[in-house]
Amino acid sequence: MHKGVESTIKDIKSLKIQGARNIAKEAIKALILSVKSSRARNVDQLLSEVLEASDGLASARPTEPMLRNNVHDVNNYALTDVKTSASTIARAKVLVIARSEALLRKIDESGKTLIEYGAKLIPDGATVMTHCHSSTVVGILKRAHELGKGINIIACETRPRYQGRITVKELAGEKIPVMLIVDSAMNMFMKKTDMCIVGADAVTSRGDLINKIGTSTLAHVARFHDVSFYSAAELFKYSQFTMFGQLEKIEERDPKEVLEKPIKGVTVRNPAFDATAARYISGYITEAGIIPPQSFFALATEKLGIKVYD
Ligand code: RUB
Repeated sequence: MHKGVESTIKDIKSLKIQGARNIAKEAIKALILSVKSSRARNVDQLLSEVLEASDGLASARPTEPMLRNNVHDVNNYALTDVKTSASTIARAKVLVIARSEALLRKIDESGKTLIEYGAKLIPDGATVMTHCHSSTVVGILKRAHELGKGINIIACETRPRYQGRITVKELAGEKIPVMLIVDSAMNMFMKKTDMCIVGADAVTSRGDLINKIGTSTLAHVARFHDVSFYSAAELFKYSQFTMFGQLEKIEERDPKEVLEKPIKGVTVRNPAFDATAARYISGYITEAGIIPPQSFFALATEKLGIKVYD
């Protein structure tokens, strides 16, 4: 496998690259580089390299449909359109690279639109609670601040990998008032919160949200206090498996992230994500607007070009 692809896979697995959007974008960039520097001698060889790279990248983290949807798009395009229309290796490279770059542009454009909708949604002077590190949520909060909304942020630290620290650093860097709390303080501080906004790793066919472990706890606590709970989720995050009755797999990470030195007789579980039922979600902030969880399926299948039936 191409060295750059191998190292991107490694960085995704180790969380050096984290967050669904960053993972998807870095994977596409790795694909582009691998095609650019490929020494394949014919079109078939190039396409089998693309297949190998996209399969490796797509499975770097199991709970990442945005990653899967994008690299599979490139791969499907390569194995259909490119295979039938490109007679030279140079032409095949141009086509695969163009498709990949178009996806990167789409991701950026839909991210920008989503951020505008999300920023508008936040009331003036609101205190917003968030969890983990979502580049999309940080984008929304920065934009709301830019619009002069006078927001305050409460961020949960997000054990065991403390992605909340990345969130607070980025927000403090923009001079946005932000407070870091331990995850178990979320109930206590919900009393001072006006709305919650979290990111999304996957959204299922019935509109349930899969995001960083602790997200469902946050949603339940928000419901208890009557605080609205939104997820910023591009339609690319739709999990196609769930349409056919398959569950989105929840990644289980190394127990050492929780307990460095094992204690005899103690089992450690370390799921990276959990599922929040659609009924706890006030709405999804998407590039198509703020939508109820029940509409995610229809819009996502349309955007991804999935034919629900013939
Ligand atoms: C990150 C996480 C984020 C989503 C969305 O988990 O749960 O909320 O990935 O991020 P991890 P984004 O740190 O394990 O990758 O909005 O940037 O796509």
